[in-house]
Amino acid sequence: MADYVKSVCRMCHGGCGAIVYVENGKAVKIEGDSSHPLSKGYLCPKGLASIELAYHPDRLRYPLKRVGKRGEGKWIRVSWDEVLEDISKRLLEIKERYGAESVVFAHGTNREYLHMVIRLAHAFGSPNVTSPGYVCYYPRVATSVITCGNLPIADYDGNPECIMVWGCNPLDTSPDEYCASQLSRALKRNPKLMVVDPRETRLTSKANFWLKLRPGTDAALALGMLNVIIEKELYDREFVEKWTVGFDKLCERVASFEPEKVERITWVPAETIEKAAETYATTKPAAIHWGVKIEQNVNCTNAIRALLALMAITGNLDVKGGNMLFSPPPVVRMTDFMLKKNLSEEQKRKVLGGEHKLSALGSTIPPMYVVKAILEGKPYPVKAMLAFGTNPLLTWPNSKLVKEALLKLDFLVVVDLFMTPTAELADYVLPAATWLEIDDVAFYFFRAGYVMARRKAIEVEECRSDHKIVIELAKYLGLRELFWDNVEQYLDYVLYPSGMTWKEFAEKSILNAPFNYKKYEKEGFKTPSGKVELYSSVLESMGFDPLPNYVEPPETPYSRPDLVSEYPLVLTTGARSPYFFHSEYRQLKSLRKSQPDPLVDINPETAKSLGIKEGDWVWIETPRGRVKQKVRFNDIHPKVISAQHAWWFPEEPVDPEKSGLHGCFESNINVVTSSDQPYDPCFGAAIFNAMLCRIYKVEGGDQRSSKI
Ligand SMILES: Nc1nc2c(c(=O)[nH]1)N[C@H]1C(S)=C(S)[C@@H](COP(=O)(O)OP(=O)(O)OC[C@H]3O[C@@H](n4cnc5c(=O)[nH]c(N)nc54)[C@H](O)[C@@H]3O)O[C@H]1N2
Ligand SMILES: Nc1nc2c(c(=O)[nH]1)N[C@H]1C(S)=C(S)[C@@H](COP(=O)(O)OP(=O)(O)OC[C@H]3O[C@@H](n4cnc5c(=O)[nH]c(N)nc54)[C@H](O)[C@@H]3O)O[C@H]1N2
Ligand code: SF4
Ligand SMILES: [Mo]
Repeated sequence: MADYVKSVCRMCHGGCGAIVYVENGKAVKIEGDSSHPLSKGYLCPKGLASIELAYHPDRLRYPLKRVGKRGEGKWIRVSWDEVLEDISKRLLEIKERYGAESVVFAHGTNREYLHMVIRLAHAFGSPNVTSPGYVCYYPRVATSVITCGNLPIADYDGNPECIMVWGCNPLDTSPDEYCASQLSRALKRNPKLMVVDPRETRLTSKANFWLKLRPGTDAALALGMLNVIIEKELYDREFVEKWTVGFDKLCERVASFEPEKVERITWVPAETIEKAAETYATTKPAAIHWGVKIEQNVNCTNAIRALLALMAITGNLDVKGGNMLFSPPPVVRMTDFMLKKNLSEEQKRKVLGGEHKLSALGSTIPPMYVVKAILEGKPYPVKAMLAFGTNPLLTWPNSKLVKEALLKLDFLVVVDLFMTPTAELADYVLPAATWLEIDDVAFYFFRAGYVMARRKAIEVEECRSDHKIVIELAKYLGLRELFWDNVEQYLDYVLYPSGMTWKEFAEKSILNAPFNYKKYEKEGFKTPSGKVELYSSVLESMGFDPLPNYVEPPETPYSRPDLVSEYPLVLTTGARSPYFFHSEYRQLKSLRKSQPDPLVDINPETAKSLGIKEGDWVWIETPRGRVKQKVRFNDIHPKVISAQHAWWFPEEPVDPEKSGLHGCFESNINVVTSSDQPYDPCFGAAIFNAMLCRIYKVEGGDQRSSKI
């Protein structure tokens, strides 16, 4: 008879409760856990494919050492002891010769072991950890912390009467600390719904207001809404007087963002801006659910700050049904794992891209600086990289330059589930465990007040959890005293503030913080002034603009009118497919069947004017190059197209003759994004959603069809 294990899915950032049925040591079935407080039984198609992932024939099952040239695809199996010894020897040699800073540690998106990777880097003596944190989520967290003390989260259980979904597509992405089913449940109560998105999604047809903005102009739109709310005196006067600083200065700043001007910038009609702003300000309580698209350009900090100001001046912060500031559950925080104290002042100062002070503060540096240091030796050479669960050839901007950089490294180690295009360039590839194979404290809902137990259900050959890999590597590097003997000891440490051991927590499976509204009335906001800092003292002290603003990104119809005749369309990238997680799962038949090819969303009228039909393969070309994707019709703004990101084709071979790496440059949109300055000043965000492009049909033999 099948046994079962109650666990927490991590096929995306994770968090949905899952019951895994196990028979003779094998996982046989997975279903949603209806007792989970947030997902309540929901599992998406990716979650349902977890078992297929764990047992996929292409999975890495033991450590591999490269024997041919980089990218030739020749590997031999080695033992864990041999591999860890070799890696530590090479790293210590490089440290001795070029300094610890010449070794960069990389991790992928919001992995639950990322704090271990940061700890390892700091223990080793390197200040350089790179991750998607420069364009994803961390800017929202850090900017919120300095503005109002914590990250505001839509309080769906508090029944918002108005929900404004902004640059986010939660039903397909369950992003950050949300599960899709929370929004679905909230919508059943029929609140007013506003969607700020250039593209049609499953939400836009349900929306009272759909603001189809020009990508990259979110900050201007939010400033325009602030302008309307302030001009019409629709803000919460009492809250503003008692609990904010800098309102006068904010008023001065937004005064010039009148709806007519904002219409010219954003392409959203002035009247719609006014009506949407009025509705948001007068329907109480109102919650904003923001997404990653507000972060992926030079206005990253501006957009976040302007949206925080909207929540604050309308009195929607930390109130029932508004944007809550949840208390943390009683566990050691991820940030407490950083070992910055282990770094000398001199080492800290060497951090790459340190001018983006807020990223540097959070120990995440923009990868463009890593690429530059490898290729140009500036400000010093980077010689080695350890990459845990990230696929830079697909996910960093300017993929071809990333490849050049990775090829130039003296030493590259990749820890992954599969032989990805990035892994193909490594010296060693280590097999990581999937979520079904590990015990862990799942941090996904931390900022919503919860941690959950992820419990090991199965084992797959020699695969190891990243936690274990870090702990064991630390021993070889002579850093044992800064780590733990084993993963269970580490888990006990994480949990010690709760008074529970891992074993006890695994039984209980969930831990949550006390829950109170309007905590500021007793304790103030956790900022330097104790109030919401509309004018930020922290940004001012760092030399940044203390007020939100809008700057025109460098490659738009307005900043580069000279390009418009050749590149007439605006390109945004990376809107998520419900079936994949960035570059992941293209191997899984059940998911790939649902979406075999990379898709670019185009307005049918635009397509018609270019002689393009739905299903055609088109070249998407920017001044930097071109890639091909398949056309899907969408009621997207006619001047905008939206291309998916991170596409490669595991079924395609490694072909050293043609420098082919599983087709990773055919449809990968980061071939055409830019890694050049300007970036967002505070975080170093690169631009993924505001470029100019043209599209045209792929002719003849250049069409591709999926072989999976
Ligand atoms: N299925 C799946 N789920 C995922 C992921 C995945 O790869 N696949 N990735 C995870 C990660 S790391 C992240 S960061 C989140 C991201 O998830 P979300 O925050 O939901 O972001 P996206 O899906 O990138 O984009 C959301 C919407 O923004 C629109 N958009 C595009 N450009 C702009 C713009 O400039 N402004 C505005 N306002 N809207 C714009 C797109 O059309 C899209 O509908 O999802 C997480 N969850
Ligand atoms: N053009 C464009 N580029 C983008 C974006 C965009 O919208 N547009 N979005 C950006 C954003 S928001 C993000 S977050 C990044 C994501 O960037 P990455 O984090 O680099 O994305 P993934 O493709 O998810 O890479 C994760 C890798 O880890 C492996 N993996 C999965 N689970 C584990 C595990 O438990 N352990 C280990 N060791 N490996 C594992 C997977 O097989 C995969 O190869 O991409 C960014 N890049
Ligand atoms: S939304 Fe994410 S956590 Fe939930 S089932 Fe899907 S992949 Fe798993
Ligand atoms: Mo992300």
